[in-house]
Order: sequence, then structure tokens, then C-alpha cells
Amino acid sequence: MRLNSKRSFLVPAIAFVALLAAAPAGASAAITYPKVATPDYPAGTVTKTYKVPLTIKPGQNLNMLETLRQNSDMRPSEPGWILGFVPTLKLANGTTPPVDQIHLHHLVLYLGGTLVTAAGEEKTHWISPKGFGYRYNPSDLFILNHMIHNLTASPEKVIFEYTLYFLPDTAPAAADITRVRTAFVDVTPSTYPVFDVLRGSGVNGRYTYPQMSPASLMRRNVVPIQHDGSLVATAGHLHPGGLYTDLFLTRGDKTVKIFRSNAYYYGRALGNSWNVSMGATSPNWRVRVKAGDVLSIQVTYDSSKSSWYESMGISPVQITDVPAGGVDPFTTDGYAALDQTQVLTHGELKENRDYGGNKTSGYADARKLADGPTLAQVNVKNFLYQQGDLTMPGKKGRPPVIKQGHSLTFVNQDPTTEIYHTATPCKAPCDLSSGISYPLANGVTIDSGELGFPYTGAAVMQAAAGTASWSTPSTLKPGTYTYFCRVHPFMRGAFRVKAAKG
Ligand SMILES: [Cu+2]
Repeated sequence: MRLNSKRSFLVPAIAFVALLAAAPAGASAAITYPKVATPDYPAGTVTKTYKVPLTIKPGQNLNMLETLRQNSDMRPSEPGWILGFVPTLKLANGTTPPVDQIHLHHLVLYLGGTLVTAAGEEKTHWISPKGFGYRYNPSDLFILNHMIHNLTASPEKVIFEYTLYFLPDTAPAAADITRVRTAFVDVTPSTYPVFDVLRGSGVNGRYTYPQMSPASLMRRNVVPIQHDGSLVATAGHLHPGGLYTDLFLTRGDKTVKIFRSNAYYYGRALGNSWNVSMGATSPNWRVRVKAGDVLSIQVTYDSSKSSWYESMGISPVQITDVPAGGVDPFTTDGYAALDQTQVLTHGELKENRDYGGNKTSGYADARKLADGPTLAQVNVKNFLYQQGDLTMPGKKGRPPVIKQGHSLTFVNQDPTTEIYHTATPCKAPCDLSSGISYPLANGVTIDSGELGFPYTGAAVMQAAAGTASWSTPSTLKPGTYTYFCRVHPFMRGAFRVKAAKG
């Protein structure tokens, strides 16, 4: 865990002054956590909680749009300012599901046709510093883009619940709010902006994207600034395995790092769980920008222990339409005065504590099983690998055999536009209980991708690989390979490669 921003640009490093508080419950003793900030809202701010009911299909991992209709009970009915946004996900009975069963893979909020914020299970509160806010009109397009991942084989009714800190126009303080919008800075802009981190890639167990990816991708993570203004807030979004996002500002031939957002993990599965809070900017962080400046982002993942597929790196930045103070980070004094202290917007979330990785009798140790049949294909159906599934007793559970130099093809036979499956190697025996931190993609670095096709009803990109089948490379060495489904980690299987005789 890196706690100090590396300020290796232009100006000498300045002392990192963390605002320290007592470590929150679940905190690791070795980590110094920033304090949890208390937002300062003007008089007249009201707290409003809205519920958006959603039905999630068995095993669903779809990227969907949900329009929050005008005059519905899912959004404010009066004009005003959104000063803070707090997302949660609940079951119909009002409880919060453990994230190894249902989780918020990501959530993006659109207001009036522009992006506001992005978050995942870390559920960072999206807060504007005092005096700033997002303009809201009841007639604005207001859309929730959600990817809620049902890790179980049963349908679920869930409620996306969000709380707004809202200042209605009728409050006198509304006249003093300066409008912000979001500059959405993403490592790989897209409606499904993901990349893979492969185990062993990068330098010294760290992989920085897009810096370490092919040069053709390097320019994709930039957002030009259209007009003079001020940056007033940001927080990074990343996935398990992520260490930090770095936000840069470029003017002419000079680039400075203006914020590092660390992933502050809690509990025993440090670095490989959703049990994390992101470092956000303090209310003092303010950067004066000029038309023509360019924002960019990098994200760094730990690549030492496992691969992280479909990872993200985003730093939405709140930017004003007109200059509203702040330092010029291209001067030595200005940079030194830029307060890069991190604050947390919330502490540990108890739904994120379910790590898995405990002893269970549910799975066979495939290394000890007799050979299954020699096969070229394993079908995936009803959330089972039809030959060699570690939960299946008897002959069906035995690992299918391929000869060295051959490959094994996996075919998804569940409804392929709704239920995606993967075959992702995990280190044998891969037989412990499922959770947010188990299994990990720590076997041989191959992966099927999410076998399936995009759901035709959604207007955004999907995680689907666009194919229902995938074959292992023919170069695998003899041995027993265990694997799991990244979408449904309770699904485990094995196959065996045998040396060709003679
Ligand atoms: Cu699956």
C-alpha cells in the first residue's frame, strides 16, 4: 500500500500531511487511513432518499440503463442543486446483500445528458465542496447506468437506493452555488471501459495502465478542457487488485500529477477484495485550469499474485464552467500550495467483509481424482461445467483429459445473451469457499472471457465476449488445471493435460 503520493514532477516533494483519525473497524494495523470527511452543506440542504426497484436475472452480469422518469418517486420533483450523492444497493426486504452474492459491479449516473459519477462496490460518496453543486431540473434526462452482478443462480429483486443532498432553489443559499459538471477521466473511455491485468505483467508486481500497454492506447485516457475554470473535487474508481489512480494535468509540454487516489483496503484480504474505500480530495483541493489544458489518468494494479480481468480506472473530476479560484499547479508555489491530502467519504462497509477462502466440503480436490473421459469439449449449462465440475459426484466430476498439444473447448449452453460464464484458471486445488476474494485468477494466465453475446435490449456495451465458445491454447504442459467462473465464483472445474505417449 502506497500512502505517499510520489511527486516526481517539476517541483520538489512536499511533506505529506495526512489528517489522521482512529483506525476504523476492520482496519489493518499496518495502514494509516485518512479521516472520514464530514461534508459541510449550506443551510436549507435536504436529504432525500430514492428507491429504484430492479429485477436481476439469475447469474446476470449485464450493463443496463435505467431512466429515472420525470414525475416519478425515483427523483426530485423540484429544481435545485445536487450537492452530494450516496449510492447503496439493497434487497427487497431492506437488507444489504453480501457482495459475494449480489454486487454493484459499477454504477454511472447521467444528468442532463452528461456523466456525473462512477462507482462500484466501494460506493464512494460523490460530494461537492461547499459552494458547489450539480444543477438539477425535474425535466433533465436522469439515467442510471448500472451493472449489477448476480453471483447466484436465482433471480433477485433488488433496490438501487440513493440518497441526495439536495438544495432546492427555494432555499436562499441556492443563489450562491457555483455549477460544476464532470470531466469524466477514464483510462479507456467506452461504455464498458475495461482492460486486463495479467499476473506477472508490469514491473515489480505492479502494472500501470495505459502506460504499460501498447503505445496505440496511450492517448485514449485524455480529456481536453474546453474553457477556463476550476477543478474542485475528484476520487478514483478502480476494482479489486487496484492500488491507486493518478490524475494528471498537462499544459503545453508540462505535465503535473494533481491527485493520487489510493485504495484503502480493510480486513484480511488486503488488496484483493471490494472491501475498500477510495481516497477523495479534501475540500481545500482546487486547481485553476485553462482552456486547452488536458486531464489524463493512469491506474496501477498489483500484478504479483493474480490476474485481474475487466479492470477499471476512472477519476471523475468536478469542474466549474467559470474560474472559481484554485492554484496554478504549473508554478512551484502553486504546486506546493495544492492540498493533495486524501479524505475518505465513508468507512468500511460491512457487506464487503465476506472474503471466502474458508474450508468447505463442497468441492473435490481435482488433483486426487481419477481421469475422466478424453474430451475435446466441455459444455457449460445450468451453472455447471458438464464434465469435471468440482461439485459433481462420481464420473461426471472427474477431470476430462486432453493430450498434450491439444486444446479443450468450452461452450456456454446457458441462455447466452443473459448468463455469461468464464473458465478462468485458479491455483489447484481451488476448493475453498467462494467470496469476494476467492477464488482468484492465480493459475496459468489464460482466460475465456465472458462467454456469451450482448443483450440486445441494452444500448451500452456489455461484458460479453461476443462468442459462446473458447479453446485453451495447445501449449499447456501436462498437469491438472483447476478453474472457476469469474461471473459465478461458486462454479469450479478441472481438466487434465496428459503427455502424449511415445
Ligand atoms: Cu458462470
